[in-house]
Amino acid sequence: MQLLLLNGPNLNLLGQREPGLYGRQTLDAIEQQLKQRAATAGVQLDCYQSNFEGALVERIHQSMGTADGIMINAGAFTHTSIALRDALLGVAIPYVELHLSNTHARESFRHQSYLADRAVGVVCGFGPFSYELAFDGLLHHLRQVEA
Ligand code: CA2
Repeated sequence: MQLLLLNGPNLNLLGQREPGLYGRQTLDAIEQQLKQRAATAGVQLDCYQSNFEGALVERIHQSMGTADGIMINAGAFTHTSIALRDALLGVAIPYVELHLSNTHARESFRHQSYLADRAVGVVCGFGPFSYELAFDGLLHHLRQVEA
C-alpha cells in the first residue's frame, strides 16, 4: 500500500510563525511522525509540499498508478482551486482532506471547500493530530475496500 501526503501553500512555515493558530510542530516533524506511523502499519508514505498550485497538480498526476490514497492539506487552495479538484478527480485516487485548524470556526471564506464533497472524509481542527487521524481514516477506508 502506498500513500501520498500533500501540503499546499505556506505550510512550510509551520512551527516558525503563528503557533497559536497552527501549533509549534514543523512540517518536517509532522511528516517524520507520520512516516513512523506508516512504517508501523506496513505502508509506504511519500510527502510533498509546494506553494505552487501547478506543482501540486503535477504531483497528483504523477501519483497515478502508484498511490492508493492521498491525504491533502491544500491550505488556502482548498477554498479556491478547481484545478486541484479536477486533478484529484482526474486521477480517481481516494483522498482525505485535512486541516490543522477548524476551518468552520473561522472566516466564512474558509467554510467553502472545492475538495470536500468528493473526499472519503474530512478532518479539521485537531492541529498536527489531524494528520494522524487522516492517515488512520484513509487506511481504514482503503483496507475496507480491499477486503
Ligand atoms: O488549518 C489548515 O490546515 C489550513 O489549511 C491552513 C491554511 C489556511 O488557508 C486554510 O484555510 C486552513 C493556511 C496555512 C498557513 O500556514 C502557516 C503556517 C505557519 C505560519 C503562517 C502560515
